[in-house]
Amino acid sequence: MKLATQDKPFFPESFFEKFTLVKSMGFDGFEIDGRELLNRFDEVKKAMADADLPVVTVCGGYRGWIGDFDEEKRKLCIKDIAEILNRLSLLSGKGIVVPAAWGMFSKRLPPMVPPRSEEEDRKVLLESLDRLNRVAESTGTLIYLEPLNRYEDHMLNRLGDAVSIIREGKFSYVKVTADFYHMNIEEPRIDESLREAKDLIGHIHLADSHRYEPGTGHLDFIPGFKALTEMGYDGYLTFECRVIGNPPEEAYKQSVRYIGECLEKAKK
Ligand code: LER
Ligand code: MN
Repeated sequence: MKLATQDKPFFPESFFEKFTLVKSMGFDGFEIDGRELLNRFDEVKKAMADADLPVVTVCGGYRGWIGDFDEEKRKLCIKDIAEILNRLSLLSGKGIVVPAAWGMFSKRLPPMVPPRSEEEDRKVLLESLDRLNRVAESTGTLIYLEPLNRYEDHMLNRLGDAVSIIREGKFSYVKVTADFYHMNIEEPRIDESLREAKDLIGHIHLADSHRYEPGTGHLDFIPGFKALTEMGYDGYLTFECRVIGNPPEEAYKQSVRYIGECLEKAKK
């Protein structure tokens, strides 16, 4: 398993300096914002080569959601993701992390009742994923469908929700992103849920129980890492977290060491 990180406010602004620092911290790859990839493509491409660090995945940076209530925004979303995947493929990137929606609606917060039925939600998601599955196939990339916790999305909350929709649509180019922060809220047992979804696990997001850097909260990563090791997961574990430790650069390095130790313990 390899480590990657998303961008951080304490990283330098230039992509060459960013990637150089990320590499020196022990990361093997970078997860980029889609807008940054499009707007600064030439700089990103050169920085990748000069710093010898790959951009492996994209998260965010497009308009709307694949499960957007607003049809115009949903279409924009598919268009933007297609453009991002076209560019990502030129860098030999792997794929894009895509939730059904983020922050659009929660059934656990007022007004509690969404404007669309569950059947309609599913139909819309199947339609969007069908289109993106084709884009992913033609660009040699993947869609990493991501369940979010109940307060951030009302459509896909558990790994099994994502697996079920991928199976129904027979989408060969759609896999699952398993995010430890969301799993800590939604899955009864993270290791068991990972094992059940094992054929479709394509990407991992890492954060501790409180969404800060791993090692500063109360999540036990080892059972989940054991499951990933046993199933032969050889993709990236990508840090997606805020940083609570100080100074942040030292805290982040400490967190990389902590995850390394957890991975070692998971092998035993
Ligand atoms: C948001 O909480 C999240 O986990 C992101 O990966 C959204 O795609
Ligand atoms: Mn995530």
